[in-house]
Amino acid sequence: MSTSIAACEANFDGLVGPTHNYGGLSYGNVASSSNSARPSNPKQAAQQGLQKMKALHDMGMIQGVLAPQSRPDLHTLRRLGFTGSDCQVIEQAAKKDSALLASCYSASSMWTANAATVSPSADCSDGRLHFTPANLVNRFHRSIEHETTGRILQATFANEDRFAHHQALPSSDHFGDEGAANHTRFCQNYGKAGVEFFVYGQHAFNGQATKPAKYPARQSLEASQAVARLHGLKDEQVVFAQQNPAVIDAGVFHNDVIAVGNGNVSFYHQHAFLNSQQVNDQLQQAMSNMGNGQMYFIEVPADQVSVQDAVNSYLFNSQLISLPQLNDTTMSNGRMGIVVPQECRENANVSAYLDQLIAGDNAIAEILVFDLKQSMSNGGGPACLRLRVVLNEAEQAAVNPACIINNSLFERLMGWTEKHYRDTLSEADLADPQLLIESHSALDELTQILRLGNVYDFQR
Ligand code: SUG
Repeated sequence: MSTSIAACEANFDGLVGPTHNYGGLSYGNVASSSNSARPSNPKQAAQQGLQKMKALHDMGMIQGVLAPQSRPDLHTLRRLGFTGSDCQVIEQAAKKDSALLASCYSASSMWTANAATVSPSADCSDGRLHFTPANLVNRFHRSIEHETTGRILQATFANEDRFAHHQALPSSDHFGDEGAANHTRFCQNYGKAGVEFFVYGQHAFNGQATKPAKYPARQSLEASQAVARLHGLKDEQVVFAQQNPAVIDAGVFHNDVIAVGNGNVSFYHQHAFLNSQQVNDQLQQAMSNMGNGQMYFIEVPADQVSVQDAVNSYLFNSQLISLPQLNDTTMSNGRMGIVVPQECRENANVSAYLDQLIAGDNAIAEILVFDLKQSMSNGGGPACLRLRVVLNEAEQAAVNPACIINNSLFERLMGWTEKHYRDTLSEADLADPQLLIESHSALDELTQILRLGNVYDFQR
């Protein structure tokens, strides 16, 4: 049985970039399709995200920030045949293919649950914490993120003795990988080897296997298996489960729209998985294999919260966090908080369910509600905005300290958004080369604030 050392879960939220807009780019993501071409408010989006980071910091959580990507992605536009100065590239793309320009302008790297899959060092055979950036091949505008994501992760977790950084998986639908949005780590306490739960939407090499009929399954089993191998996980600590194809077709494009877990608690919708009972048995077996004791399953019944309610409210795209003020890292009797978007309070079924949940006899004791409307309108709730990274004390000391939120960094970043961000952005604005100039100067300053070095193409 493995030993346990003090560790806690940190959240690294994506800072919303200056070009946040509603491009309608994600088929199968209901919010993205239905808000297409509405004007956005990048400043408000970034500030809503920062307020959530500050609130978690104030509660005693370790809260980090991951820099956004530089958009538009001029490198990709040039690869696709647009030439001349940067401004000419944008002008031509706007004239010839505005949909392509919108894809290259997306601020979608803000949803850092899709940045990578992360395995805590206690789980990995070489004792390091492992990151595999997600290739996000299913959506073109997201498939262009992983290279810079890798650079940002390496600049944030810059210590080869502690952190292992892999390349993204091969860019093919066979290895479609959406990162931590389809991955949950269960444990008895964060510093002890735990169970890694990978949820996939389809089999890549078995054409007979069941899969969704309408919307794409973005994650393949084979991709999840490859990540588990790369991270050096043991077979007995890994569970692979298929998402229910019917919920993907109902708008559940990532598993974190229908399930969330923390510690030894799995909180999921009745229809989340193809075979829930088998999934739960496997999770319990893996927890026992690792000497982690009992799992607690909280299944939300469809007659109280329908799949539609879940998709509209993002109840499951919540952050389930161990409340740090109790200073309890064992979680055996720990209280948890559930961080939800305000849409959960606007849906009567979901709101009633939440009240019942915290009144009940289970670990979830507190509801924390946030206004994240700007991100939500593109299908990104509280859980999408953060990458969970379990850190022991030595690893905490090895993280780039300039990326950890404290009062002064929060104030500085709020001021930085005031200085550089627009408060409205529409599709037509993407043709304006001035937006590129504004974004570059914002991000150049940001790399100094976060002490990242030259992570962007325009700085190299
Ligand atoms: O990949 N939306 C993102 C939302 C990602 C949510 N992440 C998690 N569930 N973890 C996506 O579909 C919309 C962009 C646009 O339409 O402008 C977008 O990319």
